[in-house]
Amino acid sequence: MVRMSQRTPAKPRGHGLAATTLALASLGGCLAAPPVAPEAPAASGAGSAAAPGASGASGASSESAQQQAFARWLEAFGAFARAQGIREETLRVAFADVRYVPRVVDRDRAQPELTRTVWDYLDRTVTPQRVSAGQEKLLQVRGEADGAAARFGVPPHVVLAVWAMESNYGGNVGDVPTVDALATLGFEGRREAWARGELLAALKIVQAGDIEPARMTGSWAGAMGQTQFLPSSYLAYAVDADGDGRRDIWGSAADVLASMANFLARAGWQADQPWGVEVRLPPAFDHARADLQVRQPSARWSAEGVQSTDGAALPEFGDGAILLPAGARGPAFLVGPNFRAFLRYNNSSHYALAVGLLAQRLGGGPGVTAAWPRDLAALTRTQLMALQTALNERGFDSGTPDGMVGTATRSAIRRYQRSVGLPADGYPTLELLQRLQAP
Ligand SMILES: [Ca+2]
Repeated sequence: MVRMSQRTPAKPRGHGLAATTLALASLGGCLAAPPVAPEAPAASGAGSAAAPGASGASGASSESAQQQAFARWLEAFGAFARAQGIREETLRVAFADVRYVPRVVDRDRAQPELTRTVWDYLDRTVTPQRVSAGQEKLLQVRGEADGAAARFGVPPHVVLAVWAMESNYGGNVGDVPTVDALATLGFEGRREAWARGELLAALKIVQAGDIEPARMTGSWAGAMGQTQFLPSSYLAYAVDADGDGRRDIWGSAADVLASMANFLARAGWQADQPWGVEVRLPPAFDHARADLQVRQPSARWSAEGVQSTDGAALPEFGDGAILLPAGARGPAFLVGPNFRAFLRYNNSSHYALAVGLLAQRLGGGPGVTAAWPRDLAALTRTQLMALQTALNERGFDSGTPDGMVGTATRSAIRRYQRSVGLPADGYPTLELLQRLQAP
C-alpha cells in the first residue's frame, strides 16, 4: 500500500478514510483477497458454467455479453497501450490468459458495515507471534536487510515491520493475476482512468522482462508481490539488489527489502530519527491540537509540558505532531517525518502506528504503555452516518454523511465538543452520538 504522492500511490486501498473506519476487510495490511477462481476465459467466450433451465440460459447469455464487452474493452485498451509504446508481443503475452474476475469488483465495491477501533487493529497486527516470527526472519535475511539499510538508511527492523504488514514477511502476497485485477477494474469503470494507468504500468514491467506475467500476482486491488506495490510504484521504486538484472518483488528477499527501503527513503525517511514516541500530555492540553497537520518542533511541545512516557528527552523533530488515535482517554504519541513516510505507504494512521510499534518491538523496544479505552465500542458505518447527520442538523457541517471519519467529520465533532465544553479530541463515540441525538 504505497502512496508516494497523490499521483503515484504505491497501494490502492481506500485508506484515506480514517482510523476509526478502517474496514474489517482490509485488516492486517494485506491484500490477500482469497484465491479467485478463474472465470470463463474471455478469449473463448463464456457460459461454460451456466446452469440448465431458462434462468441459466439467460444468465449464460448475459455472462457472454459481459465477456464480449470485456473483450472489446481490452481491444480498445490495446490500441491505447500500443500508442504508449507497448509492443504487440508484450500485449500478446500479457493478455494471453486475461480474465474478467467478478470477485475483484465485489471487493472493490464492498462497504463494510463494521469498523475497528485502533486497539483492536493493533491487537491483530502487532502480535507476539509476529514479533517472534520477525526476529527469526531477520536472522534469515540479515545480509539483505543490512544491505538495504546501508544503501537507503532505513533500519532492518523498520523494513521488516513494513514487510510484515504488507505480506506477512512474504507469506501472503495474494494470488490474483495483476493484469486480471487491473483489467477487471478498468472495465468495470468506477476508477477506469486509474486502472488504465496501472495496467499500462504493469505492461511496461512485463515488457522490461522483470517478471513473467504468470508470476505477476498480488491483491484484488492490483498491489503486487511481497511489497504490495502498485505497478506505478514498482516502476518508480522497485530495486534490483541481488544483481540478477530483474527487480523481483515476488521472489527475491534482497529486492523486496531494498525496494521497501527505497520507497521509505524517497518518502522522506530520516535515518537518524525514530518514527515517534509515546508521550504524556499536560492536564490543560487543548486536544484539538492533536492533529497531524498541527506541527511544531519538539522543543515547543516540550515547553508546553508534553513529556515522553519513559522519561527520556523527546526525539528532536523539526515538525512533530501529536497523535491521539483513540481520543483524549487513550495513549498519546509525538510523531515525526518517519511516521509520515509510513503514511505514504498506506494512508491510514492505524497502519502507520502499527508499523512503528512493530518496528519498535522488533528492535527490542517497548509496546504501548498507557491503557486503551477498551470500554468504547467501534461505531458501525450506519452509526457514523447518523452521527454525521446529527452534526449537520445542529449546524456543525461534517459534509455529506458517508460513514467515514475524515477531516471534515473530525473537525465538526471538535467544534461540537468545544461548544458543549467537552475535550475537543474529534473522536466519535456512542456516547457522543446519543448526546447529539437527544432532543
Ligand atoms: Ca533481482
